[in-house]
Amino acid sequence: MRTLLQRTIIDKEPNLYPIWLMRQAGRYMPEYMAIKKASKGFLDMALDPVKASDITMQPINAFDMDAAIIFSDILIIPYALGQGLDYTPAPKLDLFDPKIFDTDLETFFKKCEPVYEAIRKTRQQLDPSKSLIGFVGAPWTLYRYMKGNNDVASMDPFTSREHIQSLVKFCVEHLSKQIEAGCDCVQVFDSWAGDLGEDFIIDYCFDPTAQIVSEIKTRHPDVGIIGFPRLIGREVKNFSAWCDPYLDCVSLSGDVPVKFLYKHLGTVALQGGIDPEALLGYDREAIMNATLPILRQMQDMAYVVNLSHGVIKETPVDSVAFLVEVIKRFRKQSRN
Ligand code: 1CP
Repeated sequence: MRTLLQRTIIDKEPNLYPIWLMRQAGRYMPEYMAIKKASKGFLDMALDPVKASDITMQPINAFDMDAAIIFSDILIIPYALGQGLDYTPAPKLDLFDPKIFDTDLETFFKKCEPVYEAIRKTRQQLDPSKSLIGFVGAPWTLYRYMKGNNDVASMDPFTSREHIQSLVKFCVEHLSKQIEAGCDCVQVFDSWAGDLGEDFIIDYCFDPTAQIVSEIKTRHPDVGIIGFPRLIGREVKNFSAWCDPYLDCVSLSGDVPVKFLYKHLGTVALQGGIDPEALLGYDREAIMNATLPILRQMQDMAYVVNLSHGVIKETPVDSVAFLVEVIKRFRKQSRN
């Protein structure tokens, strides 16, 4: 059985409007803070399959989202490669050593095993009509954190391309294991793609992402794949062309008018674009104003409701509940 999210992004069925939010599990939820308070830091939660699975289910139980995203982090890949990681609370990685790319897959999988176990546990609890989303950080975003350097122009181009290529391999393997454990959709987060100027965007964003997406689609044709090249403006057209026909959906960061998307992104489903700041301060009118025009513009397209970036930690729980209510009412009317 296909979920609403799969029907929208793989089958391109319009007007279903499934909803989930990036960072839907997190610090704005009192249930999350309760588990956090009883834990010894972020890794103690993310690498405990019971806690990670319970946190993943919190926004499903509280808001009846259409998809759960596994509670983990993009930095689990460098961690599993042996780069020391601490959250204090912002993530802090130890000094980068390129030897970590020689890590064998067995060692890598062993360190990621709690994530796969959390996915299996979540799939058992989650209604089969709902998607379970797995994810990785895209190679450039991971590399930026691993090197502690956001300036691609200052990096040796041959060495950094080699490292990006190693990350492609580990991203593919980590996504595949998440799928085998029970994820039916995956998202590739390139949160810092906007730092890459036009000289670098092909080599560091489009090409590595396209390699990941084509390999995953070939191995797992029934899994939906979402790309999130954040803040790259109209380059989103070239991104989706590079990943065609393997990528199912592009997640939007609100920096490109919907009119342009209509014209140029015909073959992929679209996701997101709602301003997360509209959820601050619990203002029902602001939430509707930030949402309804996008829903109307996306009418008759395959569109997944989401934000242009993660839920902000000061967001009132009532705002998220109201957003879901607006979507569900809109969806009912648009089907009549
Ligand atoms: O309690 C806390 O303080 C922990 C905060 C936190 C959370 C809730 C971190 C540390 N990671 C996460 C979970 C997380 N991270 C998820 C879980 C699923 C969900 O969405 O509900 C996901 C998908 C991520 C992905 C992630 N981590 C990204 C990509 C998405 C994005 O926000 O752009 C990035 C860049 C990270 C790195 C990271 N991890 C944590 C923080 C605070 C950050 C951002 C650091 C920075 O701003 O550079």
